[in-house]
Amino acid sequence: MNLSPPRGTRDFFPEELRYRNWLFGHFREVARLFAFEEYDAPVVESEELYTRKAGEEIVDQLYSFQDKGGRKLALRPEMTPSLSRLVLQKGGSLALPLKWFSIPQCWRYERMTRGRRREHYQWNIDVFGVGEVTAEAEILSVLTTFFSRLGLTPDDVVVKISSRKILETVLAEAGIADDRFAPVCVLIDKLEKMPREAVEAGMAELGVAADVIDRILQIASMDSLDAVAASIGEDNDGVRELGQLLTQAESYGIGQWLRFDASLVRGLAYYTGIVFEAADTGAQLRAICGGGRYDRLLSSFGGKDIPACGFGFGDAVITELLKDKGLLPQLDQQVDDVVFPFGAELRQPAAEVASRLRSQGRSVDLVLEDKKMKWAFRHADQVGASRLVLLAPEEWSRGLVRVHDMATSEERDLILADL
Ligand code: 4JH
Repeated sequence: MNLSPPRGTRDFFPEELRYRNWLFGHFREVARLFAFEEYDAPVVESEELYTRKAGEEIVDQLYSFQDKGGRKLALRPEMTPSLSRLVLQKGGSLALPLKWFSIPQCWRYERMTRGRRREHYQWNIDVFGVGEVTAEAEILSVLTTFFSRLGLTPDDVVVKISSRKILETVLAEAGIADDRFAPVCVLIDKLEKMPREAVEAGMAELGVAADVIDRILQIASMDSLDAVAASIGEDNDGVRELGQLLTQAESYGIGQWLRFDASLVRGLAYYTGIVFEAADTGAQLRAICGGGRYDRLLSSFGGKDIPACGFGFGDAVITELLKDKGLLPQLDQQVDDVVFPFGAELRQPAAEVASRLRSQGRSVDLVLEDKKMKWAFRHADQVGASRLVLLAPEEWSRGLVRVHDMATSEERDLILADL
């Protein structure tokens, strides 16, 4: 039998899970600071939750299959559709606005797998029910608070922001139908990974003329919000909202993390307004996270729209970055006491001592086999124990245990009550 996990998936040995739990602990703690509540949903969903037709990579790579009942299912590639399903399920009974977070494992299936991962964990932060950019300001503050906690600064990470309403205006002025908006955004997002000719061919297929493509690329190359405003007009929702967002970001004290980037669109079909992503300032890695506003997703599922925005933050790129910056902590196993019976006749008393310590909340590793003293010391060192508690015949007969402090090597004989 092949003992490797399936292609593109990972096992988490204790040492790796220790790191994952550390990262998730920061996700959860930052979410708590901002009063977001945790939710979850099944990793398997109906395929129809994801079959959008805008040419997104995430849909091309859907990990889909039929179950034994012939139902078309998929492993979730992202959390936003599940979250939307949950919100729709409750109809009008949910108190809005809601601020929810999750840390789902998400899946993709590529036929061409150049050693790429097929699963990751993605911290999701979402706000439903707020149509104003106060929601974006809040979730960007969640994001930068997280970076700061890990020791990252604006020298390490930049959060690029833009708005799809700029592109929407350009398309509307060119007389291009609304239903082309999402597929055009998805194509523009591919400019970095695909030759320009291929993007132009795709645009032509969508009925977008060459001069409109030129105009889009011209605006995408602008280096300031003022330049974009001058080009498409100050009286534009996208320009106005970006201005408001940058102003509010100053109140949060997070302005130094943000940079307007006219070329940013993001690759998900459902974004409708502000979009953002975080990148390493060295531009060595893929995006650390991405997000934006999606005010019309619920109606695409047949429901009544609720304004919403959020971000997804994968576990892979941040881990690479923290490694590069030397910000990954050394995480060792942590045990309070190793309890060691010296001789078979002290096993039952040792179990009693261990239970007593555990009932005080201490983490206790009871030695379960006959071992030599030397082994016990080495073991206590290996598991990171603070104390080695020794039960020896002579001391035990006087009601004493020998406590060895692993840090100082200091030894004392204590009665159980003082342990
Ligand atoms: C994605 C989606 C599911 C799994 C992986 C990556 Br790995 C795209 N962000």
